Amino acid sequence: MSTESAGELLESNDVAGDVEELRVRLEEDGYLFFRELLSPEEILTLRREMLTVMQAGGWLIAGTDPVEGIADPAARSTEGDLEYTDVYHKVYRLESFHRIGHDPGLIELLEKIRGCPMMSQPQKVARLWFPKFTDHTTPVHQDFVHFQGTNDNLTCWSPVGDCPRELGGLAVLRGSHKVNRVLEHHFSLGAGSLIVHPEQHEELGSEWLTTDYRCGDTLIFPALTIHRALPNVTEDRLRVSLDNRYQRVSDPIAEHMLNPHLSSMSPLSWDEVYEDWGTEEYQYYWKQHQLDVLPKITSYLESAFEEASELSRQGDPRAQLHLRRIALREPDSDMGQQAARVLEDSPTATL
Ligand SMILES: O=C(O)CCC(=O)C(=O)O
Ligand SMILES: [Fe+2]
Repeated sequence: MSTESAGELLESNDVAGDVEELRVRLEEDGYLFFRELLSPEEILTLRREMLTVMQAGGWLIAGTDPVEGIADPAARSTEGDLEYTDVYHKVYRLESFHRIGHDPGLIELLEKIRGCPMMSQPQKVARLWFPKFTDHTTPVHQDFVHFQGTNDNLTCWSPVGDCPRELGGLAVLRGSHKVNRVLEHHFSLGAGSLIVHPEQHEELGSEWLTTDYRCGDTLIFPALTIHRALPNVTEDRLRVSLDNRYQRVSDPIAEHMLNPHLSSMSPLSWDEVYEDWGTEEYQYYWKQHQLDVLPKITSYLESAFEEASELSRQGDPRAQLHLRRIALREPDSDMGQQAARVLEDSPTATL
């Protein structure tokens, strides 16, 4: 899909009070989109806080206003790199970043849609995407393979600041949730390392939708809706966004969603996250519910690892980059050692 060929997301602000219509749209289109569902002022304050941490971490050009998000290309990294988690986990300690995931207006809307009490999952997520690093754009996927739990979980994606198309916002494949199953995912670079090929499923159509997002906008979609990010093709701007997930309080949760994001790559405990917080309101808040905890399904990532290994042996530079990241990041784990062995058996290639 080229950026130009994506259509425009349908705004639902005008029907926000009509729960039946919201449900019909969600059922029909597989998403709901709202302008300024979150307070633009609050998001802008959060933007400044997050980018100030990134500037201290060396990601922004020194001396520039952090709110502009002007990236230093020398610092570029992505999920899977230890340099990425070094700075990301500092951002992750901000109380305001977690608080926004509990926005009362957002929760109220989700509860109206689902007709029952809803909960923000503990694992909050931010994406901090460098410009012109487009091999690492989030590939086409369904969220279930990563976040699991139930198909009814709702992802809420919000840019932290204005996010015009060229900065690489999210695009959804309209109505794709109706496929009603988890499709086969394959190895890819980019967040999550898993890609689906909707063009192989005729019933899915090809109606990709996106928009020039503005500060406070939010896109909501269930776990089977196929979506992707657009490449950040700006000259020098970081793309900053949130993608949090919400579930019925009565639904089960996958065990890894109880942990801080990317803590399996670089250890980070909730006590560390909470160290500098001013209040306890959103600390360990999920413990008040008797959540049924499901073991993580690891088969999606395991088969992607096998695929990457095979591609690496065939000389595929992307697969080799992926394996090199794993080998560097976790030299002592089984997967890290296997990645190192596969690389030794692979013809040299550079990316
Ligand atoms: O922001 C991104 O690049 C990925 C976001 C995503 O896949 C999601 O919100 O589920
Ligand atoms: Fe996703």
